[in-house]
Amino acid sequence: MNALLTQLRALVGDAHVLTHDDPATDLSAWEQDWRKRAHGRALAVVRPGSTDEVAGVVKACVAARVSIVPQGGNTGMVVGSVPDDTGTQVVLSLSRMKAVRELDAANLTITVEAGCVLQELQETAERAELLFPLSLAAEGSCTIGGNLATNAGGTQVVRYGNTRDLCLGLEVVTAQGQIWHGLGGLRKDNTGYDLRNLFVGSEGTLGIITAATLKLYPRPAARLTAWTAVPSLDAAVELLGLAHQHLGAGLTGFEVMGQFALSLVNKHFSQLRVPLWRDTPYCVLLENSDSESEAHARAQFERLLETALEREVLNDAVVAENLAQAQQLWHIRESIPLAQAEEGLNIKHDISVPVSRIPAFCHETDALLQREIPGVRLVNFGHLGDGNLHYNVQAPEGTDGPLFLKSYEEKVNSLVFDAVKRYHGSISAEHGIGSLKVGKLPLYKDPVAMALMRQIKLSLDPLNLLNPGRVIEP
Ligand code: FAD
Ligand code: 2HG
Ligand code: ZN
Repeated sequence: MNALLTQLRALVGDAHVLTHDDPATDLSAWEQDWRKRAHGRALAVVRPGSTDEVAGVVKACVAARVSIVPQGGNTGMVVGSVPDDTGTQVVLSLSRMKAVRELDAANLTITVEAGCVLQELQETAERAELLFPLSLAAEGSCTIGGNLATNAGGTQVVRYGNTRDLCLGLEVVTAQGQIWHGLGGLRKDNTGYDLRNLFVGSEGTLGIITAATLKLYPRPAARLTAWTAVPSLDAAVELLGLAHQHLGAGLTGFEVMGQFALSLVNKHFSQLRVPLWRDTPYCVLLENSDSESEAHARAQFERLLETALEREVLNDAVVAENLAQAQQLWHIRESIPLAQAEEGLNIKHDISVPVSRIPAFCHETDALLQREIPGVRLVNFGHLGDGNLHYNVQAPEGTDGPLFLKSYEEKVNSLVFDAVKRYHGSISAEHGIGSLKVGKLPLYKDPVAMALMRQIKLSLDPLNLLNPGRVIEP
């Protein structure tokens, strides 16, 4: 191993190979996942500064048969970006590779390196009076490489799609250390198999993404946000239908938040002043982006909300008066994961089912869980516009979190995922599989799809050195 470390230092510089040998270096930030579900031990954290250096690191690791865990902002939800506890894996951090290589305003594209933090990418687009629409609460620390590797979703998918839909080209270092030069701003290219879409969503198991060309959009003239109280999930789904009808492509956000999820924000971040949550089972946050004017957006919104009130699909609504108020409302929504983390360890389910079936799914599964674990608390919220719920399960009040997970995680997961299957849904809508769901995937995914995925993994990474144990067991 020492020979490998010497080689890595020669490749990327001493300062960019961090090991436990130096007692002054604390590697926990790279070894511990955001949810605190796993704490591994790395052989080294290596931070290359260019694509050629990434290729060199991969070749050296392959020669030494050492496996590699690619890492961006380490905000992933499924334990995919931290090493195992053997002390034999190299964490390959892309954090130094964050350059914006090109912004082509006429082509509405931007090419950035994988370590570029999402918020910096959004701000670069904004300075050019354009929009990069991917948006999620971790945007201050997650990287575009991680977003692509997990095919992240977030809060604007209902209009702009997920990261996959925003990607036009990739540069990738393969498991053999070759560089695939697949960047480019083409919206049409039917020259064989779609390699780009193979790497997007592969969670570091097929190749290392070093740069990407992404779509930009014109900035809307106005963005309006409304916070509404709805009497039921059925009403929320009806409101979604009305919002599609009234706002068309202007509907850029549609988030649902259950009462208990909001009570946690109220409890842990009381300064945020959550509106309308006390007397309603669910609140819905809507966003209308308008290419014409704020007045036009407001008039459209008012018509929508009046119709919804008349049909009794909403009880009350607040429309943000200005940008600051809108940001406050979004901040409340985006604080739910943090509030839930404050409450203690929990079991997350990032699921999707057809929107039309979400109410029935929740009625049935809520009742099942309550029957099996009396007092269990459901933190239900998410991207209802995409049929994606964060159907999270918190221990009954006063119960020890780790003990609850130990006793119930397996049972709760099976119960929820079996229900998802009955409703023709997916056990991972946007967070990915990582190592947390790797054992579950074969139980819920089509066996032919699993076999094809195994063949792809085997042919691209025959030595199983790229993020082993994630997504798929060969
Ligand atoms: P990491 O966590 O570092 O890595 C994630 C995975 O990608 C790992 O498997 C890793 O090996 C791989 N990877 C990272 N970089 C590369 C690369 N360059 N090449 C190949 N593989 C790579 N996700 C959503 O989809 N929607 C949300 O709304 C959302 N909200 C979140 C809110 C909070 C508060 C937090 C903490 C997380 C949230 N997430 C969300 C999850 C997470 O932020 C996203 O999945 C994000 O895309 C991960 O980016 P990252 O740079 O942190 O990747
Ligand atoms: C969100 O939508 C994220 O806020 C995190 O995807 C979801 O904490 C969660 O379960
Ligand atoms: Zn989400």
